[in-house]
Amino acid sequence: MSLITGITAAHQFRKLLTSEQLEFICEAHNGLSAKIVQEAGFKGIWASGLSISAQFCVRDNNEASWTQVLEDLEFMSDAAAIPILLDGDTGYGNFNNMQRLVRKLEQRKIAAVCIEDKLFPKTNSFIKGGTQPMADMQEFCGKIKAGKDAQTDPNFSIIARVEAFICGWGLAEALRRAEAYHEAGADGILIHSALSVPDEILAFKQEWGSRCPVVIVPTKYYATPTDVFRQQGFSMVIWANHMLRSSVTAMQKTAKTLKEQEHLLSIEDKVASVSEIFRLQNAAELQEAEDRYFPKGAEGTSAIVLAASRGKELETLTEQQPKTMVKIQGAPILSHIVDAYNAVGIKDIVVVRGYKKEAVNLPNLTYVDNNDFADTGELDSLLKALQSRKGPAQSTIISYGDVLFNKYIPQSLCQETDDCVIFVDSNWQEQGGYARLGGFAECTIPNSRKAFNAKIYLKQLGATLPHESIHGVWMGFLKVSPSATTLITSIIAEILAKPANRKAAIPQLIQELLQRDYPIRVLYTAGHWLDINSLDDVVQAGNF
Ligand code: SPV
Ligand code: MG
Repeated sequence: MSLITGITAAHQFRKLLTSEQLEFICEAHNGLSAKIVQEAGFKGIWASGLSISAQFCVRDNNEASWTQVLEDLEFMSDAAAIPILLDGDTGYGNFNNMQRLVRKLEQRKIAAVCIEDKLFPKTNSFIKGGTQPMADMQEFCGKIKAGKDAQTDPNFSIIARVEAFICGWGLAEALRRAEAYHEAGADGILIHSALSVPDEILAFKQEWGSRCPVVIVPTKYYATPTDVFRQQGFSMVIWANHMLRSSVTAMQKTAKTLKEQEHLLSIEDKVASVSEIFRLQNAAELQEAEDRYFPKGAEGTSAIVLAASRGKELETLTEQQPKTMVKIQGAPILSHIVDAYNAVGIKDIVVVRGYKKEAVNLPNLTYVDNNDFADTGELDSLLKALQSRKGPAQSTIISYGDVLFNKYIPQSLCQETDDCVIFVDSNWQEQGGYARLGGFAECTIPNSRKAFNAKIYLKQLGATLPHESIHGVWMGFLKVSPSATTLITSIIAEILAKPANRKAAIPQLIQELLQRDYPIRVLYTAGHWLDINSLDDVVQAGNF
């Protein structure tokens, strides 16, 4: 079924063939040219044997096998919704091959086929036409009948192409054959001529009258005004090879210029843009499908790592560098964090530096400096990072420069579609029974068998919660969608507008979101992370 009209391609073509007015169809030879022909407004396509063989750079002598033609047609049929008339040469064999061809064409939603009364392997009509032998008329009639018997869609059309003029037999033979093919069941006659004037086809039409639709290919008599064809009552004009020929001219010109100039400058504005190619390929549809079907990955997600504070509790280890640069297993904490983000495809990482900022110098990171680190807090650093970013808001994972984690954490955060997602460790008692990052969490469901596959949301977050309400500790991760990124940027600015909030931390932001009834999705885990808060932790992290 065609998406355009709701009727089959074969039916669309039949309506064109039998319409009262002169109709035009245009050659195409692959999916791209088929789409271009359709976009130009044509109501049908001529799948030209000359053009299809030429785009493979083989001769129009059945050098391309019929299945190779079929394969090409499949791309054309997929790319365009308008009906396709295949130039089926001589039917690629006898009546039996013709039957199989019709079945295979119908399977590919090809609307119609035209066969010519010459011998396999055929030769193009414009190459020594006068010397070409014609098919036995009765045998050709059998082929038409066999094709008509093979079709399952009653609207599939078979056009019989009469080559009597091409082969030098004249009007009487042309009419005799046309009559026989019409009798055999052909839905239309294509009368071909290699003259530069339309005399032969006009003479034919004069005698033939309107016994059945007549199709012409004015490649050689191109100077004839189209109104002549209209007035004489022809049904259909085929512009038979002009997509191929125009592309050849364009390609030759481009190749020559490039070879001579060794430069793209004089080419760029004269060729289709890459985005035009993407449009023709319908890249947008794939993009949409990916959004629908692909699990959300880390693509398009960036990370902000808050690493401005010293980490005084690590004593001499942080005299010359901030905590994030303290080495664990031979590499700075920050480098482990970057590795975990990178491992899930997050490359865009902003690190907020403050204390001993020059010591934070790992490559491939974007640095934002909070020079007021001593007098400000996490939200101040976070706002600086958020405001440093250009372009549209992105999904963002916010985490701390002293929290080590397994790549499972950012991976899981990225997979969730909620606007705001945090991680809660339900194994909080093992964590020492207190929330070092400043947040005990109460959620809609505790981490239990019931929580499996359930969507769990945060109810409250606080440094002190009644023991029975505590479902875990907030682990220091916050993922925000592009819209939530915009929202939190403005909320943080509001919070920081109050001088008393200069040192505000992320839990305060989360509490503010809860107060606004903004849903905060919770992912539970047990372990997979470690915050470094003491020399002991440094030692323990050696085994993380
Ligand atoms: C074709 O386009 O392949 C045709 C028309 O058969 S012509 O080349 O004019 O014979
Ligand atoms: Mg042909």
